[in-house]
Amino acid sequence: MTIAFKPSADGAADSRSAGSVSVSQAIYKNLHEIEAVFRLMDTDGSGFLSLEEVKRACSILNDVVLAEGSAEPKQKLSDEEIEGFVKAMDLDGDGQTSYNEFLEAVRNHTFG
Ligand SMILES: [Ca+2]
Repeated sequence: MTIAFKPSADGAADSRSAGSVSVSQAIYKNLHEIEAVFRLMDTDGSGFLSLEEVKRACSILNDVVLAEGSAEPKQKLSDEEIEGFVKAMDLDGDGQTSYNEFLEAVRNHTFG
């Protein structure tokens, strides 16, 4: 699936759809944050997330969550869970997660 963002010429589309934010609008609003997260995770700057990069990011997230004491230890992701997560994101099966695949995973996770 491809998502096309059409800039509205006069902002009329925004007021028409007030109260019912579409998925693409919600993603567009958060696109900078999503892209920032992807870049943070892509530590070698290759433009793709390797399994190791996702593991490292999850490990940092685990440490932060556990340090805040807001999570049970059982919520810590295992390597197997992370590998399953990466495989689920890897839509074209090349073993890495592209930004588009990451965006799609965020879309599916956030909006069901
Ligand atoms: Ca990378």
